[in-house]
Amino acid sequence: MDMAKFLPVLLFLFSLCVAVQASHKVYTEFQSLHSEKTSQSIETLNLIQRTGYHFQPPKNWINDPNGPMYYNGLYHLFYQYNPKGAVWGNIVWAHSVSKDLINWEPLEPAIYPTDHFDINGCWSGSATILPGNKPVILYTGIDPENRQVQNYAIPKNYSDPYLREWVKPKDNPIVDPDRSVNASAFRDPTTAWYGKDGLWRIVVGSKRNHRGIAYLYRSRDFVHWVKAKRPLHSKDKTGMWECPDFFPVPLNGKNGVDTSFDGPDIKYVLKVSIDLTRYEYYTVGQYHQGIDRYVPDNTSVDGWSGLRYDYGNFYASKTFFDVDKNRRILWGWANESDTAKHDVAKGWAGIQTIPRELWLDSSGKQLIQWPIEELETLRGDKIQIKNHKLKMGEQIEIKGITAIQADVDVTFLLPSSLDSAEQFDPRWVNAQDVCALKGIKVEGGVGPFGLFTLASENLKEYTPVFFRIFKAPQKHVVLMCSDARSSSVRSGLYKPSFAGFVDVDLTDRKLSLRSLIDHSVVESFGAGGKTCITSRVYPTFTSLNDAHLFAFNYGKESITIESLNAWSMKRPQIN
Ligand code: DQQ
Repeated sequence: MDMAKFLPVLLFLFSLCVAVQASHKVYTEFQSLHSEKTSQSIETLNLIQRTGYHFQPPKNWINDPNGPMYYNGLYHLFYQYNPKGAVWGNIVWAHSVSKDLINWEPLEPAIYPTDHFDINGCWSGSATILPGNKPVILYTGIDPENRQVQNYAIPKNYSDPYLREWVKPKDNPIVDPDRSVNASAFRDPTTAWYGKDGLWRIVVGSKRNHRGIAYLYRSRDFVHWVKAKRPLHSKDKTGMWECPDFFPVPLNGKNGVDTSFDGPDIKYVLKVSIDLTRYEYYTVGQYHQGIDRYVPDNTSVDGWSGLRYDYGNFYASKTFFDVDKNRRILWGWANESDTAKHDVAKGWAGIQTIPRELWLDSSGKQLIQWPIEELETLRGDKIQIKNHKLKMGEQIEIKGITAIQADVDVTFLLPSSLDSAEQFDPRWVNAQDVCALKGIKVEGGVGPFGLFTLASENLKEYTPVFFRIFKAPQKHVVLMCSDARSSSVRSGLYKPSFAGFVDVDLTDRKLSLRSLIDHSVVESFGAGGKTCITSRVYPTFTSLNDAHLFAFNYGKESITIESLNAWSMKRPQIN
């Protein structure tokens, strides 16, 4: 489909959708909602739906991860937070610290409205560690005229290991929207990188008409910033670019490099959070330092049909370089798919996904994401299945673990011939539409096979995460779905059939799936992290033991579980 041609229609449809899709809701004003009566008691809702090992504060609304960094032995996570309620509003930078990215200690909010340059809000931004090991935060402030300006904040006391207090110098704002910039669409400064010419650079997200823009600014002293004549990158018909992220990735291996790294054998990644769809798109490309322009490779589609970090409920993400373990780590926000009224009744909304290590695939064409290794410290009781053949229509229960709070990693072995795979229709450009069309119920050749997560015993409620394999003229097409349509008998929830295609070589006949299941979230990683999908789901269980986990195969061909490892997950100390 030619997206450009249909853009006006899409924009209109989308404007209708934001009103009804809980996961993609955009609040421009503070929402003062009263809680409603719910069919389940608040205690039950919290017991069943509040996550066990994902990052959440004890109560209230959270959204974007902000300024993640590693400093003197501690990881810092700041995040958008409403101290007064479970809906978006009154936004401050809440702050937590951790030694292992899994157990978190809460601190007082680090940045909150105090001055003319941020009196109407302290929105998203990033941290940069300046020479001499001096962290600085850049963030968007909303000024009295509701203009978006960029500010900086520095630690009050560098010797406080927790960096509890942050000072906002009086020379803020340090970047004002000039007359060519849309002052109500100018936000979310990136981590800065340093050029050979002795200048720091940042990018700020914006739009002009329907063109998404990553404006580039340069500075010698981090305080005086000058806008470059040309943006780092822009793309027509993509709308507002929120939370841009721009960083180098080595061509080989899993290690990350510092954002200012300057050396051979690297590519760059530009990620933008597209406000119109509330998904995150990225390209892999070249950064031409001399002219300060980023050019996506011709193997990387730039725009709506490009690659996404995650094909589900994942937005406003940010990476940072972990100098301690030489890796780049990705944090993302998973909004609720519940109604705002239920959020208010529960008293909380929003989680951060499990931090993911991210690196360039050996093809150089896409990223790989994988949950950080520290997560494995939470693994408890374990179940293992080896070489189990799943015949057509078969499902087996994975018993012996807490299915409501689990980590499951399975490798499926495909039949030796894929001849009976269904025919792929070249008009199917949108994976989510194919998932909605086929689901698990339409009989397939090879697939659907996968997991039924957060399932009730009788499968009245379940979230299937699965693959279907199709035949196309040159290759096989692998579809991965995380389908929330049967996740809950409750109405009024956002229950999308999230899906993405998986660019994977099937010559070894193996296809792996890992799902992190945690009460109301299922984060899934297909083919070792090539395609990721996060779903928020709300089964109406009344006790923790109501949750079950199954592996299934509803395709004509038998599929073998080559190995399946599943663990109960323990609850870390979170805030
Ligand atoms: N959330 C922040 C903005 C950002 C948006 C406000 C993305 O800075 O553009 O809470 O979710």
